[in-house]
Amino acid sequence: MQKTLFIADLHLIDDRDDISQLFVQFLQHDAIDCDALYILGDLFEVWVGDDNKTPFNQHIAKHIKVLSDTGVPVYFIHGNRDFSIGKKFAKQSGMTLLPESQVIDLYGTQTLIMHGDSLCTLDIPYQKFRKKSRNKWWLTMMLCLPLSYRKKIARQARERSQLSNQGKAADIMDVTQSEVELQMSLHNVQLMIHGHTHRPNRHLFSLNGQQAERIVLGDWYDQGSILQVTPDSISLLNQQFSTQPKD
Ligand SMILES: [Mn+2]
Repeated sequence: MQKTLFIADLHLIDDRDDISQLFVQFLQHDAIDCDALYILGDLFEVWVGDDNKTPFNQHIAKHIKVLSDTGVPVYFIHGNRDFSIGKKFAKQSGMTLLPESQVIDLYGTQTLIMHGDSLCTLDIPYQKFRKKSRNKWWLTMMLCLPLSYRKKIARQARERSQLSNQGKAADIMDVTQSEVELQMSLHNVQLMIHGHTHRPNRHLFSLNGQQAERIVLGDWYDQGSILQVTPDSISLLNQQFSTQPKD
């Protein structure tokens, strides 16, 4: 069957074996015969640099590489958690790094894909951080810091983000519809696919007098979430973990 798969927000981390096991199973079974796999950001819960070669990161890279070596193209767009994934890790895992937004031809439909964090324009403090962290020089400078120091900064940033997200109004954490429409119009598409908000859904609306759709991928905290597109169907699928999550 001709199919293209999209996933995002797996938030892989070494103390969640259930998520990484399901991901490996997905790579070995579901993705093995697809036309392309797109990973739209936040594959990892945290990324401090390609030089942080933990056994866990190497394990994940190896399994993505096995898929890509069979001839399945694997594309990656950075998320807000793993924006520092670089060329080394991409090469090691056989992934092609894409820019932060990209128009692809999805069986004849021009489709805009991205992580989705740039669409949450009402989250001003985050957008300020995003602007800074996506600057090439800032990132280069950060990656020059000792690995142990980067790990410490990442740990502190995660704690801060967990605290501040608790206090944010729900609509500030979601995308801004006017920004969605602006980006779709600028890229001349009627279909957009993104992750980030952890609100899997298909939103239909009118754009420039035509029907448009925005598909949101789900996160993998409680189950696997996969978007499967074939030449004549679109399905958001869930997969259950085979092992129980650890407390
Ligand atoms: Mn995200």
